[in-house]
Amino acid sequence: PLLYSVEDGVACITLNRPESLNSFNTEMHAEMRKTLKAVRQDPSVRALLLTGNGRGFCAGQDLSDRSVAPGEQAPDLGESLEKRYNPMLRALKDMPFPTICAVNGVAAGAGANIALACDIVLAARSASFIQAFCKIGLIPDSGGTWTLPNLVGMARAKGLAMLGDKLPAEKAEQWGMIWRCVDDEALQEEAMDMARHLATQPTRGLALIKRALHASSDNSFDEQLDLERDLQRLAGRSEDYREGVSAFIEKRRPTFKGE
Ligand code: LHQ
Repeated sequence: PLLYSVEDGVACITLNRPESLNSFNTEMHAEMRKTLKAVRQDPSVRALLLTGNGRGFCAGQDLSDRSVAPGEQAPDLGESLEKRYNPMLRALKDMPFPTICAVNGVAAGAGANIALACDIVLAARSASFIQAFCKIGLIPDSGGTWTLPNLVGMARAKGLAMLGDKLPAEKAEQWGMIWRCVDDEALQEEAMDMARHLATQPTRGLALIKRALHASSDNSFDEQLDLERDLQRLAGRSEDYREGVSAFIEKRRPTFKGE
C-alpha cells in the first residue's frame, strides 16, 4: 500500500491504494509506521517527500470496514487514534529534517490533516482539502484541531471543521493554509526539486527552526526568547553554521553536510 525510495538525500513515500483514494486501512498503517521509522533512522535522509498515487492524495480512514451494525458495540475510535494515527502524526511532526507534502488530489478527513502536518505543503491546482469528519459525527483528528486554528485562524478553522466543505487548493493558498499550489502536471517535479534543495541545506538548523516554531503557540513572547537563545546556542555549534559563515566571507557557495 506504500511506495518508498531514497534518492539524493530525499526519502519519498507514496500512498498507494488509489482504488480507495489512498485511504488508510490496517495494512497501510502498519506499513507507514515501519517506513517512518526507517526514514528517521536512515542517516542519508535529509528531507521527506510525502505524496499519493492516482487522483487522490488520501481520503483518511478507510470507512469500508467501519460500519457498525445495530446492536453491535461501537468501536473505540480513541484506541484507533492512540495506536495508529497519533504515533504517525507525532513521527511526521518530529522528523529532524523538513517534510514536504505534494497533495496530488483530494485530501479528506485524516488525509487532509496528515498533509497539513508536513512543514511545506504544495498542492496540485485541482486538489482540495475537506475536513470530512463532521459529516459522520466525528471531530477533526490527526492534529487538525491544533493545526487548523494555527494555520488559518479560529473563524476559518471553525467553518472548515463544522461545515466540512471542500476547500480548493487555490483558496487554501490564499488563506495561508498551504505554501503554494502549482499546475497539476508540474506538482511532482516541483515538490521533488524543493525536497532535493532542502536536503542540501543546514539540516540541523532546519530541525531547530521547526522546534522553535512548533513551540511558539504554547509560549509567551518572553518564553520564546529564552527558547531562541537555547536553540541558537545549539545552531551556533553546528558545522554548517561555520561553513555558512566561511562561504559568505569567501564569496563562494556553501557545502552543507547537515551537521
Ligand atoms: C473510500 C474512502 C474512504 C473507503 C473514498 N474509505 N473508501 C480516525 C479514527 C478512526 C476511525 C474514523 O476515522 C478517523 C479519521 C478519518 O479520517 S474520518 C474521515 C474519513 N474520510 C471521509 O469521511 C471521506 C470519505 N470520502 C469522501 O467523502 C469522498 O470519497 C471524497 C470527497 C474524498 C472524494 O469524492 P469523489 O471524488 O466523488 O470520489 P468517490 O467518493 O467516488 O471515491 C472514489 C472511490 O474511493 C469510491 O470507491 P468506488 O468503489 O465506488 O469507486 C469510494 O468509496 C472510495 N473511497 N474515500 N475513506
